Amino acid sequence: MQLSSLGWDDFFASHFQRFSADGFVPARVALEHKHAYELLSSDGDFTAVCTGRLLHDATSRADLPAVGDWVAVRPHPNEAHACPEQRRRADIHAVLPRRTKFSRRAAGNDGAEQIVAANVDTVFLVTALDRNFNLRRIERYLVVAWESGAQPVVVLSKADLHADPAAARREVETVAIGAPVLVLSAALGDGLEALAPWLAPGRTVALLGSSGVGKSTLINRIIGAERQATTAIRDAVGKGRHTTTHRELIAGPSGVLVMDTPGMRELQLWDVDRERLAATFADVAALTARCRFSDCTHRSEPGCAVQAALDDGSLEIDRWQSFQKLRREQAYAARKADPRLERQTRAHWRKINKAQRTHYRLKNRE
Ligand SMILES: Nc1nc2c(ncn2[C@@H]2O[C@H](COP(=O)(O)OP(=O)(O)OP(=O)(O)O)[C@@H](O)[C@H]2O)c(=O)[nH]1
Ligand SMILES: [Mg+2]
Ligand SMILES: [Zn+2]
Repeated sequence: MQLSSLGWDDFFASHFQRFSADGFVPARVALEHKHAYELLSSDGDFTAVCTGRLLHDATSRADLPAVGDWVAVRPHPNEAHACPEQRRRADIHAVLPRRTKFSRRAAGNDGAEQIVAANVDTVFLVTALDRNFNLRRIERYLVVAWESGAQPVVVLSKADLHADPAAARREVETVAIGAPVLVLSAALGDGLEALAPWLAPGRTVALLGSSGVGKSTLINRIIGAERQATTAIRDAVGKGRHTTTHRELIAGPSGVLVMDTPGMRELQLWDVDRERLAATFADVAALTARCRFSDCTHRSEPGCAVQAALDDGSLEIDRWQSFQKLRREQAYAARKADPRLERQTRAHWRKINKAQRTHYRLKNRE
């Protein structure tokens, strides 16, 4: 297989230069086991482990290989008696810089960054048009997707289960600013042709979304084979809710690389910057910019454009609340990453509380 059909390009080639002289080979992480990785390369597949040095030098989990990463490996010398179907082995010496990374805070309370997927060009944010359909979840996925650097595409799946998919699509378009919204049914094969622009050779597409929305079913459609297991949700009861249990990068016949992922239960924001959040909520950001006071808290100030828009119905209360919630979460993550900011925030709130106390004292005198 050609390197370019695995997503290799000048960006990775330039970072690999210092390794090529030493006889390292570039390979891409397709699958992560507990202590080993399966890799794709122009030289065939490998099963590989990190060298002790790479493990030792890593300051966090985010420094170790993740699915989608390009790595510099040294293949083991061919074992003379290895049976032919046995995968060749290799050692991973380095992880090349990521062009995009999809990360989240790990479950549990250490809050460490976890790389969900690396070097993804396009993220299909899959939501089923069934009773779990939820605009707020889509907003949330979009913020994280923009943050990753990949282009988000909202995919509304199971169109066959919805009475009016076109209306659902229009509704989603009001919150998916800057992201195309596609409607399809993987079961019936309807609407799949609209995916074509993102399935070009050497492009990497990751499918993300809750369990049971049809990610693996869609991947099987895209690669034209029943490769990924799929289960109706009711059949999965007792076996655990997730059918797909690990992330995996799969090379499709068109030369596209698709990444299947387990349904996400927890999708907390990691280090999303304010601008990125503002981009996802460009309509809300435009409103807050029009408030009379630049430090408007949008609660009861005169000349507040947000309150005005809520009053006349041009801004949905749900969208406003969703924005505020994500803002709080973003601010929390940012503070956690930066103690200086934490102190500033405390000082800021002290000021606000003091101002409020003064405000109420004056009011009580009236
Ligand atoms: N009606 C309908 N059912 C679908 C469609 N696509 C998938 N399904 C069904 O939805 C169920 C779940 O599909 P999966 O592809 O396993 O879902 P998944 O997103 O991969 O789920 P996890 O692997 O658990 O994250 C299966 O029973 C599929 O047959 C569709 O377009 N229409
Ligand atoms: Mg699946
Ligand atoms: Zn305001």
